[in-house]
Amino acid sequence: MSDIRTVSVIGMGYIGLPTCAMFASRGLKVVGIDVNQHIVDKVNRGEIHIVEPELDDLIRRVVEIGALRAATKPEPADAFVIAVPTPLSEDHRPDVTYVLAAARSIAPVLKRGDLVVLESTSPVGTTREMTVELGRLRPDLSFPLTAGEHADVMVAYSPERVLPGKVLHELVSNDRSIGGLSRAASERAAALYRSFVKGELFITSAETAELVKLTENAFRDVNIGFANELSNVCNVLGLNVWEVIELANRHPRVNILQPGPGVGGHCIAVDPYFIIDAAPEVTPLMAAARKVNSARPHQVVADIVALRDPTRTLKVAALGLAFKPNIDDLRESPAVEVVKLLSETEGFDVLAVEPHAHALPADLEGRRIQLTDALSAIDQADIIVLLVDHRQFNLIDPAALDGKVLIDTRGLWTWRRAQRPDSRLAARSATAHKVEKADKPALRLAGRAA
Ligand code: SAJ
Repeated sequence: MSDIRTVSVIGMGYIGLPTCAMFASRGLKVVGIDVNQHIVDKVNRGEIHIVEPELDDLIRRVVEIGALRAATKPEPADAFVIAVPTPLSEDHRPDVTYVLAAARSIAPVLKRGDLVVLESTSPVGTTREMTVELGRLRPDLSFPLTAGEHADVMVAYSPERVLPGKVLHELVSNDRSIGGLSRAASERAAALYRSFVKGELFITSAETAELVKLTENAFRDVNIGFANELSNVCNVLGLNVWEVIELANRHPRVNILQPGPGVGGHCIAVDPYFIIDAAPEVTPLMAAARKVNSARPHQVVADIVALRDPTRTLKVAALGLAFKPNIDDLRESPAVEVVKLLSETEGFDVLAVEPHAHALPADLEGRRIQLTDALSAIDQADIIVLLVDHRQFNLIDPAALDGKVLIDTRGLWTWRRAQRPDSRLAARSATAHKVEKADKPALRLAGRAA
Protein backbone atom coordinates (compact mmCIF):
# COMPACT_ATOMS: atom_id res chain seq x y z
CA MET A 1 0.00 0.00 0.00
CA SER A 2 1.42 3.36 -1.03
CA ASP A 3 1.49 6.42 1.22
CA ILE A 4 0.91 8.60 -1.85
CA ARG A 5 -2.37 10.46 -1.47
CA THR A 6 -2.13 13.24 -4.05
CA VAL A 7 -0.91 12.95 -7.63
CA SER A 8 -0.34 15.65 -10.17
CA VAL A 9 -0.30 14.61 -13.82
CA ILE A 10 1.45 17.10 -16.09
CA GLY A 11 -0.06 17.06 -19.58
CA MET A 12 -3.68 16.01 -20.10
CA GLY A 13 -3.45 14.57 -23.58
CA TYR A 14 -4.09 11.10 -24.96
CA ILE A 15 -2.11 9.49 -22.15
CA GLY A 16 -2.20 12.03 -19.31
CA LEU A 17 -5.99 12.39 -19.20
CA PRO A 18 -6.80 8.65 -18.99
CA THR A 19 -4.00 8.30 -16.42
CA CYS A 20 -5.60 11.07 -14.31
CA ALA A 21 -8.87 9.17 -14.53
CA MET A 22 -7.31 5.90 -13.41
CA PHE A 23 -5.56 7.38 -10.36
CA ALA A 24 -8.68 9.35 -9.43
CA SER A 25 -10.91 6.28 -9.75
CA ARG A 26 -8.67 4.45 -7.27
CA GLY A 27 -9.12 6.91 -4.43
CA LEU A 28 -6.20 9.27 -5.06
CA LYS A 29 -6.68 13.03 -5.19
CA VAL A 30 -5.57 14.07 -8.66
CA VAL A 31 -4.79 17.46 -10.17
CA GLY A 32 -4.31 17.40 -13.93
CA ILE A 33 -2.07 20.18 -15.21
CA ASP A 34 -2.16 21.50 -18.74
CA VAL A 35 -0.91 24.71 -20.32
CA ASN A 36 -4.04 24.76 -22.49
CA GLN A 37 -6.81 26.66 -20.66
CA HIS A 38 -9.47 25.20 -22.97
CA ILE A 39 -8.52 21.63 -21.90
CA VAL A 40 -8.43 22.64 -18.23
CA ASP A 41 -11.90 24.22 -18.44
CA LYS A 42 -13.32 21.20 -20.24
CA VAL A 43 -11.95 18.72 -17.72
CA ASN A 44 -13.25 20.84 -14.83
CA ARG A 45 -16.71 20.60 -16.42
CA GLY A 46 -16.29 16.80 -16.47
CA GLU A 47 -15.83 16.72 -20.25
CA ILE A 48 -13.08 15.37 -22.47
CA HIS A 49 -11.34 16.77 -25.54
CA ILE A 50 -10.33 13.46 -27.15
CA VAL A 51 -12.19 10.41 -28.44
CA GLU A 52 -11.43 7.36 -26.33
CA PRO A 53 -14.01 4.68 -25.47
CA GLU A 54 -15.43 4.89 -21.91
CA LEU A 55 -13.17 7.81 -20.95
CA ASP A 56 -15.99 10.39 -21.02
CA ASP A 57 -18.03 8.51 -18.40
CA LEU A 58 -15.06 7.94 -16.14
CA ILE A 59 -13.90 11.57 -16.28
CA ARG A 60 -17.42 12.82 -15.56
CA ARG A 61 -17.61 10.51 -12.55
CA VAL A 62 -14.22 11.37 -11.01
CA VAL A 63 -14.75 15.10 -11.51
CA GLU A 64 -18.22 14.87 -9.94
CA ILE A 65 -16.89 13.18 -6.79
CA GLY A 66 -14.08 15.75 -6.53
CA ALA A 67 -11.28 13.20 -7.12
CA LEU A 68 -9.99 15.03 -10.22
CA ARG A 69 -9.65 18.67 -11.01
CA ALA A 70 -7.56 20.52 -13.55
CA ALA A 71 -5.33 23.60 -13.37
CA THR A 72 -2.80 25.40 -15.53
CA LYS A 73 -0.09 25.67 -12.87
CA PRO A 74 1.43 22.83 -10.80
CA GLU A 75 0.54 22.61 -7.14
CA PRO A 76 2.22 20.61 -4.36
CA ALA A 77 1.52 16.86 -4.51
CA ASP A 78 3.07 13.60 -3.27
CA ALA A 79 3.78 12.37 -6.79
CA PHE A 80 4.17 14.05 -10.18
CA VAL A 81 3.62 12.11 -13.39
CA ILE A 82 4.90 13.82 -16.53
CA ALA A 83 3.02 12.88 -19.72
CA VAL A 84 3.86 15.60 -22.22
CA PRO A 85 4.72 15.18 -25.91
CA THR A 86 8.24 14.47 -27.14
CA PRO A 87 8.02 15.43 -30.83
CA LEU A 88 10.57 15.10 -33.60
CA SER A 89 12.30 18.07 -35.09
CA GLU A 90 12.27 18.67 -38.87
CA ASP A 91 15.57 16.79 -39.17
CA HIS A 92 14.23 13.76 -37.25
CA ARG A 93 15.92 14.55 -33.96
CA PRO A 94 14.12 14.05 -30.66
CA ASP A 95 12.87 17.21 -29.01
CA VAL A 96 12.60 16.97 -25.21
CA THR A 97 11.78 20.64 -24.71
CA TYR A 98 8.34 19.88 -23.25
CA VAL A 99 9.75 17.37 -20.76
CA LEU A 100 12.28 19.89 -19.53
CA ALA A 101 9.63 22.62 -19.42
CA ALA A 102 7.37 20.32 -17.36
CA ALA A 103 10.26 19.62 -14.97
CA ARG A 104 10.90 23.36 -14.63
CA SER A 105 7.20 23.95 -13.93
CA ILE A 106 7.07 21.44 -11.03
CA ALA A 107 10.48 22.36 -9.56
CA PRO A 108 9.14 25.23 -7.37
CA VAL A 109 6.50 23.02 -5.69
CA LEU A 110 8.69 19.94 -5.06
CA LYS A 111 9.34 18.97 -1.45
CA ARG A 112 11.18 16.28 0.45
CA GLY A 113 9.65 12.79 -0.03
CA ASP A 114 8.10 13.54 -3.44
CA LEU A 115 8.20 11.18 -6.38
CA VAL A 116 8.62 12.33 -10.00
CA VAL A 117 7.80 9.85 -12.78
CA LEU A 118 8.45 10.55 -16.45
CA GLU A 119 6.01 8.67 -18.71
CA SER A 120 6.64 10.43 -22.03
CA THR A 121 8.35 8.34 -24.71
CA SER A 122 11.87 9.70 -24.47
CA PRO A 123 15.35 9.22 -25.88
CA VAL A 124 17.69 7.23 -23.66
CA GLY A 125 19.14 9.56 -21.01
CA THR A 126 16.15 11.92 -20.75
CA THR A 127 15.22 10.92 -17.18
CA ARG A 128 18.76 11.78 -16.08
CA GLU A 129 18.75 15.03 -18.08
CA MET A 130 15.45 16.00 -16.48
CA THR A 131 16.80 15.21 -13.01
CA VAL A 132 19.90 17.33 -13.62
CA GLU A 133 17.54 20.20 -14.46
CA LEU A 134 15.50 19.62 -11.27
CA GLY A 135 18.70 19.56 -9.21
CA ARG A 136 19.88 22.80 -10.80
CA LEU A 137 16.60 24.54 -9.96
CA ARG A 138 16.30 23.10 -6.46
CA PRO A 139 19.79 23.01 -4.90
CA ASP A 140 18.07 22.80 -1.49
CA LEU A 141 16.80 19.27 -2.31
CA SER A 142 18.84 16.16 -3.10
CA PHE A 143 18.14 13.87 -6.08
CA PRO A 144 19.15 10.24 -6.80
CA LEU A 145 21.94 11.18 -9.25
CA THR A 146 23.99 12.51 -6.33
CA ALA A 147 22.24 11.19 -3.20
CA GLY A 148 21.26 7.70 -4.46
CA GLU A 149 18.89 5.81 -2.17
CA HIS A 150 18.81 8.67 0.34
CA ALA A 151 17.66 11.36 -2.08
CA ASP A 152 14.97 13.80 -0.92
CA VAL A 153 13.12 13.49 -4.22
CA MET A 154 12.80 10.16 -6.02
CA VAL A 155 12.77 9.98 -9.81
CA ALA A 156 11.74 7.16 -12.14
CA TYR A 157 10.88 6.48 -15.78
CA SER A 158 7.79 4.40 -16.54
CA PRO A 159 6.52 4.53 -20.10
CA GLU A 160 2.91 4.10 -21.06
CA ARG A 161 2.34 1.41 -23.69
CA VAL A 162 -1.41 1.59 -24.24
CA LEU A 163 -3.16 1.32 -27.57
CA PRO A 164 -5.38 4.25 -28.56
CA GLY A 165 -8.96 2.96 -28.62
CA LYS A 166 -8.28 0.52 -25.76
CA VAL A 167 -6.50 2.87 -23.37
CA LEU A 168 -8.57 2.30 -20.24
CA HIS A 169 -8.31 -1.47 -20.53
CA GLU A 170 -4.64 -1.55 -21.41
CA LEU A 171 -3.68 0.90 -18.64
CA VAL A 172 -4.97 -1.68 -16.19
CA SER A 173 -4.00 -4.95 -17.83
CA ASN A 174 -0.64 -4.22 -19.51
CA ASP A 175 2.62 -5.06 -17.77
CA ARG A 176 4.79 -2.05 -17.05
CA SER A 177 8.52 -1.38 -16.84
CA ILE A 178 9.64 0.90 -14.06
CA GLY A 179 13.11 2.36 -14.24
CA GLY A 180 13.97 4.24 -11.08
CA LEU A 181 17.15 6.27 -10.71
CA SER A 182 17.41 4.41 -7.39
CA ARG A 183 15.86 1.24 -6.03
CA ALA A 184 13.78 3.31 -3.61
CA ALA A 185 12.45 5.38 -6.52
CA SER A 186 11.50 2.24 -8.47
CA GLU A 187 9.69 0.79 -5.50
CA ARG A 188 7.82 3.98 -4.74
CA ALA A 189 6.79 4.31 -8.40
CA ALA A 190 5.72 0.65 -8.44
CA ALA A 191 3.56 1.26 -5.36
CA LEU A 192 1.95 4.24 -7.11
CA TYR A 193 1.10 2.27 -10.27
CA ARG A 194 -0.10 -0.70 -8.23
CA SER A 195 -3.10 1.51 -7.41
CA PHE A 196 -4.60 0.60 -10.81
CA VAL A 197 -2.27 -1.74 -12.75
CA LYS A 198 -3.24 -5.41 -12.70
CA GLY A 199 -0.39 -6.41 -15.04
CA GLU A 200 3.09 -7.18 -13.74
CA LEU A 201 5.50 -4.40 -12.83
CA PHE A 202 9.14 -4.95 -13.78
CA ILE A 203 11.84 -2.93 -12.09
CA THR A 204 14.88 -1.97 -14.16
CA SER A 205 17.15 1.02 -14.80
CA ALA A 206 15.75 4.27 -16.22
CA GLU A 207 17.85 3.89 -19.39
CA THR A 208 16.67 0.33 -20.00
CA ALA A 209 13.05 1.35 -19.50
CA GLU A 210 13.56 4.25 -21.94
CA LEU A 211 14.99 1.93 -24.60
CA VAL A 212 12.33 -0.75 -23.97
CA LYS A 213 9.60 1.72 -24.87
CA LEU A 214 11.37 2.82 -28.06
CA THR A 215 12.12 -0.79 -28.96
CA GLU A 216 8.46 -1.83 -28.81
CA ASN A 217 7.44 0.76 -31.34
CA ALA A 218 10.52 0.33 -33.56
CA PHE A 219 9.80 -3.42 -33.64
CA ARG A 220 6.28 -2.74 -34.85
CA ASP A 221 7.49 -0.22 -37.43
CA VAL A 222 9.99 -2.72 -38.87
CA ASN A 223 7.29 -5.38 -39.04
CA ILE A 224 4.77 -3.09 -40.74
CA GLY A 225 7.59 -2.08 -43.09
CA PHE A 226 8.01 -5.74 -43.99
CA ALA A 227 4.28 -6.01 -44.81
CA ASN A 228 4.43 -2.82 -46.88
CA GLU A 229 7.50 -4.01 -48.76
CA LEU A 230 5.75 -7.32 -49.43
CA SER A 231 2.82 -5.35 -50.83
CA ASN A 232 5.25 -3.64 -53.24
CA VAL A 233 6.63 -7.06 -54.24
CA CYS A 234 3.09 -8.37 -54.87
CA ASN A 235 2.29 -5.36 -57.05
CA VAL A 236 5.38 -6.09 -59.17
CA LEU A 237 4.51 -9.80 -59.43
CA GLY A 238 0.76 -9.23 -59.90
CA LEU A 239 -0.19 -11.18 -56.76
CA ASN A 240 -2.68 -10.49 -54.01
CA VAL A 241 -0.75 -9.38 -50.91
CA TRP A 242 -3.66 -10.04 -48.54
CA GLU A 243 -3.86 -13.63 -49.67
CA VAL A 244 -0.07 -14.12 -49.52
CA ILE A 245 -0.01 -12.81 -45.93
CA GLU A 246 -3.02 -14.77 -44.81
CA LEU A 247 -1.57 -18.01 -46.13
CA ALA A 248 1.98 -17.32 -44.85
CA ASN A 249 0.51 -16.59 -41.42
CA ARG A 250 -0.84 -20.13 -41.31
CA HIS A 251 2.77 -21.12 -40.59
CA PRO A 252 3.04 -21.60 -36.81
CA ARG A 253 5.96 -19.18 -36.44
CA VAL A 254 5.00 -16.49 -38.98
CA ASN A 255 2.87 -13.49 -38.09
CA ILE A 256 3.08 -10.80 -40.76
CA LEU A 257 1.27 -7.51 -40.07
CA GLN A 258 -0.97 -5.70 -42.56
CA PRO A 259 0.17 -3.35 -45.32
CA GLY A 260 -1.54 0.01 -45.61
CA PRO A 261 -1.11 3.59 -46.83
CA GLY A 262 1.71 4.20 -44.33
CA VAL A 263 2.38 4.32 -40.62
CA GLY A 264 0.80 7.12 -38.64
CA GLY A 265 0.30 8.34 -35.12
CA HIS A 266 2.77 10.10 -32.91
CA CYS A 267 4.49 6.90 -31.73
CA ILE A 268 5.40 4.26 -34.27
CA ALA A 269 6.29 6.74 -37.02
CA VAL A 270 8.39 8.75 -34.56
CA ASP A 271 10.01 6.53 -31.94
CA PRO A 272 12.38 4.58 -34.25
CA TYR A 273 14.11 7.89 -35.01
CA PHE A 274 14.93 8.23 -31.29
CA ILE A 275 16.96 5.03 -31.55
CA ILE A 276 18.40 5.84 -34.98
CA ASP A 277 19.50 9.26 -33.69
CA ALA A 278 21.32 7.63 -30.76
CA ALA A 279 23.12 5.00 -32.84
CA PRO A 280 22.91 5.88 -36.56
CA GLU A 281 25.81 3.66 -37.63
CA VAL A 282 24.19 0.46 -36.41
CA THR A 283 20.50 0.94 -37.27
CA PRO A 284 20.22 0.40 -41.07
CA LEU A 285 17.21 -1.92 -40.63
CA MET A 286 15.17 0.56 -38.58
CA ALA A 287 16.11 3.34 -41.00
CA ALA A 288 15.06 1.22 -43.99
CA ALA A 289 11.69 0.44 -42.41
CA ARG A 290 11.12 4.15 -41.85
CA LYS A 291 11.95 4.78 -45.50
CA VAL A 292 9.59 2.04 -46.76
CA ASN A 293 6.72 3.20 -44.51
CA SER A 294 7.22 6.92 -45.23
CA ALA A 295 7.08 6.26 -48.99
CA ARG A 296 3.63 4.66 -48.81
CA PRO A 297 1.43 7.79 -49.07
CA HIS A 298 3.40 8.84 -52.17
CA GLN A 299 2.79 5.42 -53.69
CA VAL A 300 -0.95 5.66 -53.07
CA VAL A 301 -0.98 9.07 -54.77
CA ALA A 302 1.06 7.69 -57.69
CA ASP A 303 -1.57 4.93 -58.13
CA ILE A 304 -4.29 7.60 -58.28
CA VAL A 305 -2.27 9.84 -60.63
CA ALA A 306 -1.89 6.87 -63.02
CA LEU A 307 -5.69 7.06 -63.50
CA ARG A 308 -5.65 10.72 -64.56
CA ASP A 309 -8.00 11.67 -67.43
CA PRO A 310 -6.56 14.55 -69.52
CA THR A 311 -10.08 15.51 -70.68
CA ARG A 312 -11.62 16.19 -67.27
CA THR A 313 -11.09 16.61 -63.55
CA LEU A 314 -11.73 13.37 -61.69
CA LYS A 315 -13.39 13.30 -58.29
CA VAL A 316 -11.63 11.17 -55.69
CA ALA A 317 -13.43 10.05 -52.53
CA ALA A 318 -10.78 9.61 -49.84
CA LEU A 319 -12.35 7.46 -47.12
CA GLY A 320 -10.78 8.12 -43.73
CA LEU A 321 -8.35 10.70 -42.39
CA ALA A 322 -7.50 9.24 -38.98
CA PHE A 323 -4.18 7.46 -38.54
CA LYS A 324 -5.95 4.18 -37.80
CA PRO A 325 -9.49 2.80 -37.53
CA ASN A 326 -12.17 3.90 -35.07
CA ILE A 327 -10.34 6.84 -33.49
CA ASP A 328 -10.38 10.59 -34.17
CA ASP A 329 -6.61 11.10 -33.99
CA LEU A 330 -5.25 12.66 -37.19
CA ARG A 331 -1.67 13.13 -35.96
CA GLU A 332 0.99 12.03 -38.45
CA SER A 333 -1.81 10.33 -40.38
CA PRO A 334 -0.77 8.85 -43.73
CA ALA A 335 -4.36 9.36 -44.89
CA VAL A 336 -4.05 13.11 -44.28
CA GLU A 337 -0.79 13.08 -46.23
CA VAL A 338 -2.40 11.27 -49.18
CA VAL A 339 -5.24 13.81 -49.27
CA LYS A 340 -2.81 16.71 -48.96
CA LEU A 341 -0.55 15.44 -51.76
CA LEU A 342 -3.56 14.76 -53.95
CA SER A 343 -4.92 18.26 -53.43
CA GLU A 344 -1.61 19.57 -54.81
CA THR A 345 -1.98 17.41 -57.93
CA GLU A 346 -3.68 18.71 -61.10
CA GLY A 347 -6.61 16.75 -62.48
CA PHE A 348 -8.33 15.75 -59.23
CA ASP A 349 -10.92 17.14 -56.84
CA VAL A 350 -10.83 15.55 -53.41
CA LEU A 351 -13.85 14.60 -51.32
CA ALA A 352 -12.54 13.73 -47.88
CA VAL A 353 -14.56 11.58 -45.48
CA GLU A 354 -13.82 11.25 -41.79
CA PRO A 355 -16.73 10.10 -39.60
CA HIS A 356 -14.93 11.32 -36.45
CA ALA A 357 -14.22 14.89 -37.66
CA HIS A 358 -16.57 17.86 -38.00
CA ALA A 359 -14.02 20.00 -39.83
CA LEU A 360 -10.88 19.52 -41.87
CA PRO A 361 -7.62 19.62 -39.90
CA ALA A 362 -5.68 22.89 -40.14
CA ASP A 363 -3.14 21.54 -42.63
CA LEU A 364 -5.90 20.58 -45.08
CA GLU A 365 -7.83 23.85 -44.82
CA GLY A 366 -7.84 26.28 -47.74
CA ARG A 367 -7.13 23.53 -50.28
CA ARG A 368 -9.34 22.00 -52.96
CA ILE A 369 -10.74 19.50 -50.48
CA GLN A 370 -14.36 19.09 -49.45
CA LEU A 371 -15.25 17.27 -46.23
CA THR A 372 -18.40 15.22 -46.72
CA ASP A 373 -20.09 11.98 -45.68
CA ALA A 374 -19.18 8.59 -47.09
CA LEU A 375 -22.28 7.90 -49.16
CA SER A 376 -22.35 11.30 -50.80
CA ALA A 377 -18.60 11.12 -51.54
CA ILE A 378 -18.91 7.64 -53.03
CA ASP A 379 -21.91 8.72 -55.09
CA GLN A 380 -20.06 11.68 -56.62
CA ALA A 381 -16.64 10.05 -57.01
CA ASP A 382 -14.94 8.54 -60.04
CA ILE A 383 -12.27 6.97 -57.86
CA ILE A 384 -12.64 5.71 -54.28
CA VAL A 385 -9.55 5.32 -52.19
CA LEU A 386 -10.11 3.57 -48.90
CA LEU A 387 -7.47 4.87 -46.49
CA VAL A 388 -8.78 3.88 -43.06
CA ASP A 389 -10.73 0.74 -42.20
CA HIS A 390 -13.22 2.51 -39.92
CA ARG A 391 -16.14 0.40 -38.70
CA GLN A 392 -18.56 2.69 -40.56
CA PHE A 393 -16.94 1.90 -43.92
CA ASN A 394 -17.37 -1.80 -43.32
CA LEU A 395 -21.14 -1.27 -43.23
CA ILE A 396 -21.37 0.39 -46.64
CA ASP A 397 -23.46 -1.56 -49.13
CA PRO A 398 -21.13 -2.90 -51.86
CA ALA A 399 -23.77 -1.92 -54.43
CA ALA A 400 -22.76 1.71 -53.81
CA LEU A 401 -19.36 0.90 -55.32
CA ASP A 402 -20.66 -0.41 -58.65
CA GLY A 403 -18.87 1.14 -61.59
CA LYS A 404 -16.38 3.02 -59.41
CA VAL A 405 -12.64 2.62 -59.56
CA LEU A 406 -11.51 1.37 -56.17
CA ILE A 407 -8.12 1.52 -54.49
CA ASP A 408 -8.45 -0.38 -51.22
CA THR A 409 -5.25 0.34 -49.30
CA ARG A 410 -6.45 -1.61 -46.24
CA GLY A 411 -7.93 -4.71 -47.85
CA LEU A 412 -11.22 -4.01 -46.07
CA TRP A 413 -13.53 -4.53 -49.02
CA THR A 414 -11.31 -6.42 -51.44
CA TRP A 415 -10.07 -8.96 -48.95
CA ARG A 416 -11.72 -9.05 -45.54
CA ARG A 417 -15.29 -8.48 -46.79
CA ALA A 418 -14.63 -10.50 -49.88
CA GLN A 419 -13.95 -13.48 -47.60
CA ARG A 420 -17.48 -13.50 -46.28
CA PRO A 421 -19.52 -16.32 -47.80
CA ASP A 422 -22.33 -13.93 -48.78
CA SER A 423 -20.02 -11.28 -50.22
CA ARG A 424 -20.49 -10.01 -53.72
CA LEU A 425 -17.16 -8.19 -53.62
CA ALA A 426 -14.31 -9.89 -55.42
CA ALA A 427 -11.03 -10.50 -53.67
CA ARG A 428 -8.43 -8.28 -55.29
CA SER A 429 -4.98 -6.96 -54.71
CA ALA A 430 -4.40 -3.46 -53.35
CA THR A 431 -4.05 -1.96 -56.85
CA ALA A 432 -6.74 0.09 -58.61
CA HIS A 433 -9.59 -1.79 -60.28
CA LYS A 434 -13.12 -1.13 -61.43
CA VAL A 435 -15.90 -2.66 -59.35
CA GLU A 436 -18.26 -4.42 -61.77
CA LYS A 437 -21.88 -5.25 -60.98
CA ALA A 438 -21.14 -8.85 -61.84
CA ASP A 439 -18.01 -8.88 -59.67
CA LYS A 440 -17.96 -12.37 -58.28
CA PRO A 441 -15.71 -13.57 -55.51
CA ALA A 442 -12.91 -15.18 -57.46
CA LEU A 443 -10.44 -15.88 -54.71
CA ARG A 444 -11.66 -17.09 -51.40
CA LEU A 445 -9.78 -19.18 -48.90
CA ALA A 446 -11.09 -22.68 -49.22
CA GLY A 447 -11.34 -23.37 -45.48
CA ARG A 448 -10.45 -26.61 -43.75
CA ALA A 449 -10.98 -30.06 -45.17
CA ALA A 450 -13.86 -31.81 -43.39
N1 SAJ B 1 -0.50 -0.23 -39.01
C1 SAJ B 1 -0.37 -0.86 -40.25
N2 SAJ B 1 -0.40 -2.22 -40.28
C2 SAJ B 1 -0.56 -2.97 -39.16
C3 SAJ B 1 -0.67 -2.33 -37.90
C4 SAJ B 1 -0.64 -0.95 -37.86
O1 SAJ B 1 -0.22 -0.21 -41.29
O2 SAJ B 1 -0.59 -4.20 -39.28
C5 SAJ B 1 -0.46 1.23 -38.94
C6 SAJ B 1 -1.76 1.83 -38.39
O3 SAJ B 1 -2.72 1.95 -39.40
C7 SAJ B 1 -1.27 3.15 -37.87
C8 SAJ B 1 0.14 2.83 -37.37
O4 SAJ B 1 0.51 1.62 -38.00
O5 SAJ B 1 -1.17 4.11 -38.90
C9 SAJ B 1 0.26 2.68 -35.88
O6 SAJ B 1 -0.85 1.99 -35.34
P1 SAJ B 1 -0.73 0.88 -34.20
O7 SAJ B 1 -2.08 0.39 -33.91
O8 SAJ B 1 0.27 -0.13 -34.57
O9 SAJ B 1 -0.09 1.63 -32.97
P2 SAJ B 1 -0.40 3.02 -32.19
O10 SAJ B 1 0.49 4.07 -32.73
O11 SAJ B 1 -1.83 3.29 -32.09
O12 SAJ B 1 0.10 2.59 -30.73
C10 SAJ B 1 1.42 2.13 -30.56
C11 SAJ B 1 1.37 0.82 -29.75
N3 SAJ B 1 2.67 0.20 -29.79
C12 SAJ B 1 2.83 -1.11 -30.12
O13 SAJ B 1 1.90 -1.83 -30.45
C13 SAJ B 1 4.21 -1.67 -30.03
C14 SAJ B 1 0.94 1.14 -28.32
O14 SAJ B 1 1.01 -0.03 -27.52
C15 SAJ B 1 1.84 2.23 -27.73
O15 SAJ B 1 1.46 2.57 -26.41
C16 SAJ B 1 1.69 3.47 -28.58
O16 SAJ B 1 2.17 3.14 -29.91
C17 SAJ B 1 2.50 4.58 -27.97
O17 SAJ B 1 1.89 5.45 -27.31
O18 SAJ B 1 3.73 4.54 -28.04
